[in-house]
Amino acid sequence: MKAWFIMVTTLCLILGSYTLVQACEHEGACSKACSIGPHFLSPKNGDTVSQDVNIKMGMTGMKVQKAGELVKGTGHHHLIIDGAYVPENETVPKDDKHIHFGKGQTETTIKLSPGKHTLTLQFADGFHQSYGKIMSQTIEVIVK
Ligand SMILES: [Cu+2]
Repeated sequence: MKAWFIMVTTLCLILGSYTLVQACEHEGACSKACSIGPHFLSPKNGDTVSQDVNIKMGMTGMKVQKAGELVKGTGHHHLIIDGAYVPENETVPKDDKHIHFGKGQTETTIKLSPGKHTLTLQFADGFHQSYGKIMSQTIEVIVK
């Protein structure tokens, strides 16, 4: 009877710690992958880069699609150079500081002057209407 009790207790402990490890691992993966929104795959925040900056854009939680049609849960990337995110439902301007990737592109190369710059990724719907701050990410880069 005592042996049985020890065995069950041991089994519980093993199972318990295994579940805990699993949960932690999942949480670790989640804090990276489950943060909804667009994100810079490169460069990373604080990176020092050359004047020709190759930008790779990632997206979690929505599908990247070309512009022109309003489809729920989809949109395209916008890159804002030295500017802020665009408030929700406002149309993303189209100028040399607001670049649209209406073909569904996820990579580009831009030219920046030496110094500190901010880069903002803004996700917006098929009509270029912003999904707001929650669907944006801003990083800072130093151009040498
Ligand atoms: Cu657009």
